Amino acid sequence: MTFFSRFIATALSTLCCAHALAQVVTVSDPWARATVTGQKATGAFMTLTASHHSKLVAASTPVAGITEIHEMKMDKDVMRMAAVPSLALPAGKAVELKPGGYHVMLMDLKTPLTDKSTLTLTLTVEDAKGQKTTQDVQVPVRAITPMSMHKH
Ligand SMILES: [Cu+2]
Repeated sequence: MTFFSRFIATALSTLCCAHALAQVVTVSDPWARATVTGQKATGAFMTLTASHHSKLVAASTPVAGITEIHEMKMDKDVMRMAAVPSLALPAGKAVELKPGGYHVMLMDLKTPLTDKSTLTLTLTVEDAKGQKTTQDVQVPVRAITPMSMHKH
């Protein structure tokens, strides 16, 4: 028992100090959907893998007045989306933000998002101790229609 708890304590302290300067979350395949004229909202998608148990608590970008973390799910026969306060990022597990699931919602867009442009998204991640870290992600904008997203 004693050995075990000491082992845990050592493991925790190692974790604590080792990641001080390391990237908290690995972001892969980020992209945001291009908008058409007059469209004021769109989604950003990516895969997040946290090195330690943490959660995505906020996102922001200069191009959107409001940025929220959304979840999309079927409610009876209708796809609905709603803001969630946070998205859990279990240690080492890839969490996919994708059309039809979790996404970062960009609303009140200040400028149209054109294909092949890039936006900067700042993610705020909170670790198990409540420590918040921000991380900038360069997100390429792509014009992809919903139909072409289907995987067959
Ligand atoms: Cu949404």
